[in-house]
Amino acid sequence: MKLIKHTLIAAAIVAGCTACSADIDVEVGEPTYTAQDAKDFLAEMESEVGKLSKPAAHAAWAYATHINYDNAQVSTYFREQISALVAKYAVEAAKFNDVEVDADTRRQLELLKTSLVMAPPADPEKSAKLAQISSEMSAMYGTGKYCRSEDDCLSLVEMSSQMSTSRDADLLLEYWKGWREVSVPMRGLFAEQIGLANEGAQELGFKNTSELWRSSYDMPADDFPKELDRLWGHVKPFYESLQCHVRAELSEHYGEDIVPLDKPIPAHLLGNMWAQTWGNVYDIVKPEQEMNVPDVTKALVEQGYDEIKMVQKAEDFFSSLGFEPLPETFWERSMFQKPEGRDAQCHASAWNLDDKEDLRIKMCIQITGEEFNVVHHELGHNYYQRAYKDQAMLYRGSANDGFHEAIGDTIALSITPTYLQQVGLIDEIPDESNDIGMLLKVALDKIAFIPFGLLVDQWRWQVLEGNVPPEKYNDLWWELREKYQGVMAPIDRPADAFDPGAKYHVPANVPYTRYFLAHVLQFQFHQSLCEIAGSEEALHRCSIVGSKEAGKALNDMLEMGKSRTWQEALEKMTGSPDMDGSAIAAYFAPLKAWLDEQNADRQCGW
Ligand code: X8Z
Ligand code: ZN
Repeated sequence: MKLIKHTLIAAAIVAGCTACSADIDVEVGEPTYTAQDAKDFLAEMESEVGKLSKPAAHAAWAYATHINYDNAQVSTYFREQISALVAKYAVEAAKFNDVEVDADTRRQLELLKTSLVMAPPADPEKSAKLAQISSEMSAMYGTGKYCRSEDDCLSLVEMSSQMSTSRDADLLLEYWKGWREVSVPMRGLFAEQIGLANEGAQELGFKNTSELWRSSYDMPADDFPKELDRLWGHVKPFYESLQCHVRAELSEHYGEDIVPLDKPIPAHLLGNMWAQTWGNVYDIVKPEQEMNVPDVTKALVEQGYDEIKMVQKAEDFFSSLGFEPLPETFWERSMFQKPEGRDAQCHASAWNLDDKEDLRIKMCIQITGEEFNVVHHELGHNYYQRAYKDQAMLYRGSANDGFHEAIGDTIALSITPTYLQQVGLIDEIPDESNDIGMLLKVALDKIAFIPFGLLVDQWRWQVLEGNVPPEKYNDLWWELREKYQGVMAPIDRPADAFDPGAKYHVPANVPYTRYFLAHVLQFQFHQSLCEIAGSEEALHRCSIVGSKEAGKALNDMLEMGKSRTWQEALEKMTGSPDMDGSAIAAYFAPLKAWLDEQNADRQCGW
């Protein structure tokens, strides 16, 4: 840092002289900075934040796997400390705004500014409050239960499990409604949190937290929603055909009084607590013609799979691509099952606690095909984390957050009949005459999810902008659910309801657009990796298992972390810097034609 001399032009008004001036050199205390200062600043930040990140990670792990008062205190303490420290550096980074630095330093300085999800204000009281609200809401979700009577309480895992197979509309409605009682007390906290986080965002130079969130995509924040609209436009016609078919079949099953043909689908009937994936109602909406679609749940149960064996099989898949096995500590320290006798956050997640080798997953694994996919999803996070571990701290992340969510899902797209036969989960590979059934099953999970993946943050961005009063939060939520998904609340919602809070990522403050992006990206990744693996099968029958070439291409992208723009990372693997829906169209082409036939005499839309 140097002090520079400012040459001031001082006009001396001297009697008889109206236009004379004098140059005076003054030392003003305004520092300027050099490119080296910026590098030193980043190095200091990395070292100081690095000292806190390990204990903070262990405290967060302890709390997530054992929700109690003491773990809440410790994890909240570290959460606050580390957020405040990062925010301090992020605010300070602005001093290099006009300094000429190399592209790498500039990228890190910019990434630092967007690295916090909820930015704490500099005021220590407010910062502490923000951290406290966040851990309180997480605990409400993680310990939430619906009690049918005083001694008959059900957890989310238990209700979700029953909702995946039950066809009893009354029971489904009871659980749907019951789980949403958990989020009622979150609304005030959520509103308070927005005020605090927006103060923090403004101190960082953003208009609000919405703008902060939208600034992480290597493009101007206001262009990002347009990019999402463009992508949604690629998928929307296909989604609308799927919605139309599913509504018609559900109406046939439950009756028109429960599922009217001119309205959105009631949200409790789709086999999932949030109506975000619909694969569990396959048996209601499947083609009339008998189709052999592998029942992975049945196969896992029949073959005596337990949680560990499911994870080992997923690890084997990554090993077949050339990835190193998971470390011994992964098996010792992960949480694979809901612990007995204590509350834990069952929502699946993947961790790297030391940014080196301490990889873990935290899940309450159910023995189902659906959860087998989630296990692959989580390991995708772990292999990504390990691949970028040697990058600078600010580059230890995925190209954009959608990439992180897409990797394990991409691998799970390779769980085809051929693969299932290879690992002994099925005996015979169904021939092509069964493809519509298989494609429909996949579409019910993947295509049905896409508008849900989009709308959660359409809601949150508006709310984070601070212009929606808390009493309107829920109405806006259902407006968007109807608009994008064609799904509606099955009953009138009470005035104090806060239904978005019944979805993990809202109380946990996890941005959700990442899953929308991931559902587009995973098909692009799958298509490219299949090509690299030299597959000659149709996309939906291609499995990249065993392809070291595909594994290398994937790893080359993972290792980059966040060091380059996502456009560069995407181009490296797929040859194109653009996200688009063409791979989805190619994957599902035969199903789209079939759906259009089914819908020929139906009145679609809502
Ligand atoms: O939250 C998850 C993962 C952990 S990152 C299990 N997912 C979203 C959800 O459950 O809502 C995966 C797909 C969407
Ligand atoms: Zn994930």
